[in-house]
Amino acid sequence: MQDQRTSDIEWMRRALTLAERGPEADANPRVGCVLVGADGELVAEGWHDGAGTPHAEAAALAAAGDRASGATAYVTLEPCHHGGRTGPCSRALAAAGVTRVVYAVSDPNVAAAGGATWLGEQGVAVEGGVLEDEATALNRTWLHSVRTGRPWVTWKLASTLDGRSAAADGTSQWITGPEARADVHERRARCGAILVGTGTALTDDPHLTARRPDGTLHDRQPLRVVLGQRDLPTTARVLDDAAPTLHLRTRRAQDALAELARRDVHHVWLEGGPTLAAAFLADGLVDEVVAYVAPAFLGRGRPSVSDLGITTMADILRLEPADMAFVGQDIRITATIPTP
Ligand code: AOF
Ligand code: ZN
Repeated sequence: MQDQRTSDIEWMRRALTLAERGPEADANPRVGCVLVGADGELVAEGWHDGAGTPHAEAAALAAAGDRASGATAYVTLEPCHHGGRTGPCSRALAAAGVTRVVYAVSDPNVAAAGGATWLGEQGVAVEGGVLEDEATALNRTWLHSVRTGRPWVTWKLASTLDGRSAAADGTSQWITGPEARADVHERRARCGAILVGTGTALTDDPHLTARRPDGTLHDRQPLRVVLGQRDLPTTARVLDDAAPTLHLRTRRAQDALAELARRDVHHVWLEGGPTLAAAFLADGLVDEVVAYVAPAFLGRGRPSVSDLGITTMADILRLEPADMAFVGQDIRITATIPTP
C-alpha cells in the first residue's frame, strides 16, 4: 500500500492533466478534479471547459452519482464558495458526502474564495498545496491577472542579431521566416488579446488576426486592441469583421491593462511597435518576452525597442531566461521579467 502523500501526488497529477483539456484563453482558469473512493479506486473525473460550463468538481460529481459518498476529491484549484455562473462547489462536494478534499492552489479570486475554510468547518478533511507549483504554472496568466488586477503581458518581438526590427527605410517584411510567423499566429490564438499602438495600426495596417499558414483563420480569435488617441480610418484592416476590436483612447498603459482585466482578458500579446514596447517596459508592465531573432544584420535600422532611459550598465534591464529553440532558421528566446 502506497503512503498517502505519494498517492495524493499521483492523483493530483491526473487532475492537472485533466485541467489541461480546458481552454487556455478563457475568462476562467483551467481546473481538473478526480474523485477517488475509500478503497483507493478511481470513482470519476471532471474538468472545467470554460466560463458558463460546469466547474471541474461539478462535472466529476455528476459523473460519480452516489459513488461520491465517502470519496476524496483532488482539485487543482481551491473549490469555489460563491454563486457565480454555476453555484458553489464547496457545498456540492459536502452535499455529495465527499469526506476529504485535496487541492493544489488557493483561489485568489476574493469573490469565489473561502471554500477550503468552509469545508473544514463542515468536518471535511482539507489539504492544500499539493503540486502547487505545477498548478500555478498551468494557470500562470489567470492567477497573475486575478492577483494584480492586470493581465499577464507577453511582448513579442522579431529582430536581427543587431536588434533591428526594421531597416533604415522602414521596411520590415520579413525579418523572420515562415516558421516563426506561423509560431506567432499559433500563440496569438492562445491569448486573450493582441495589443498594438495606433502608430503601428496606421503605419503597418495589420490584420492582427490569428491565421494558419494557408491564410485561414484559427478557430479562436483574440480581441484586437489598439491603444492611443489617434483616429483609425474605417478602412483599417484591424476594423474588419474577422475578429472583435477595441480602440482604447488612453495614453496610459496601466489603465488599458486594468480595462482589459475587467473584460476577463488575462493574457495580452503585445506586438509593438518600439515606442509602445518601451512604455510598457519602463512601467514594469511586461511579464515575459518572446523574441524571434533572425541570424541576420541590418546595421542601420530601427531598434526593436525605443529609449528605455538606461544610460549605464548598472541600470541594465536583465531578464530570466526560460526557453530557447530553433524555429525554422530563426531562434526563439523566451525570458521572463521578475517582478521587483
Ligand atoms: C472551481 N472549479 O472548475 C473553476 C473555478 O463564474 P463562475 O461561476 O464560472 O466562477 C468562476 C470562478 O470560480 C473563477 O474565477 C474561479 O475563482 C473559480 N473557478 N472554481 O472550484 C472550477 N473554474
Ligand atoms: Zn466551483
